[in-house]
Amino acid sequence: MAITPTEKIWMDGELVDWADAKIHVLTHTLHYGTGVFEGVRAYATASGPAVFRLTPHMERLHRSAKILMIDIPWSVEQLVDATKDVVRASGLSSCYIRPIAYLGYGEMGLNTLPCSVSTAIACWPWGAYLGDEGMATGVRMKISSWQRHDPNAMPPAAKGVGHYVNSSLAKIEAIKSGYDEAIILSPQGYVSECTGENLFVVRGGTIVTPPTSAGALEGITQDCVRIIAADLGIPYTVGHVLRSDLYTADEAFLTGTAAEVVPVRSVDDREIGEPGPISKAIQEIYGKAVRGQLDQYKEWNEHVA
Ligand code: PPE
Repeated sequence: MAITPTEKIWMDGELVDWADAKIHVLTHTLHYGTGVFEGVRAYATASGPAVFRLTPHMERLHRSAKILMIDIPWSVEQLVDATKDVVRASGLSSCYIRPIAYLGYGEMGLNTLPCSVSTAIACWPWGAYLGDEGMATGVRMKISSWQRHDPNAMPPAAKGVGHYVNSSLAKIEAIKSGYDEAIILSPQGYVSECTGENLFVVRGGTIVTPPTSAGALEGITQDCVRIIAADLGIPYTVGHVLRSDLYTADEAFLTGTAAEVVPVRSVDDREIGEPGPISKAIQEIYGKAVRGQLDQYKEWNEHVA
């Protein structure tokens, strides 16, 4: 999905012009994937742009960095303020936001401990990640031949830059095979998640989502689903999901900041069907919550102004 340039990018404490936000070709992270990032969205609300659950995203960035022993020289509060500055400078009412902490120029080799840490935050307009049609009628999924990394090889709890080679392999395989998105299994054969989204199945009226021990990221949208489901009185559990559970699900949907809430229409050509009532209810409530239209979730809208 193409990027449309905006005004400014925050780099190490300064707002620099979009075209000047450059780094050296010998930047450590470019060579070894040694960095951590986030994906955040800002939405138009009645009281101006608001970044959705910005603080939890920056807290997760810090947790990812801790796992990789990257010492981000900015606090969560400073990164929250910097993000609001970038969004304000863009003049956009809604956008996608990409914070990244990376190891800079000056050191090479696999000992990352002496490396300098740089931090940047950019934003740009981004539409429906899996397409407007996918949002409305559901996406076609394929179980990937690629496995999620073992937690002792690449900890899935860290949103590490290099980790996403695994997701890209699965994504291009799914696209080349004529599907919208991939589902990735853990090395033990349990359903993990999608390339950039958490996955949920609805069976017998209960929402089930795989645990972190199956390689799922602790999603912030996933956490919204947990809270919305509780408020709707829908049972919600974290537990192992088998590929056959997907084939026979009453409903399935996926969630992520970029993707939002997207119904699943089929898995490996086994039809799940039109978006079901639980998927539709969660999608609708999430869509209103991000736009500040629901009083009970207003603390999720972190206003820019
Ligand atoms: N799993 C993975 C692997 C993942 O990358 C994401 C977010 C999620 C689950 C959902 O997490 P959350 O956004 O907190 O609900 N993926 C981000 C990057 C996507 C991309 O393609 O780049 C995102 O959605 O912004």
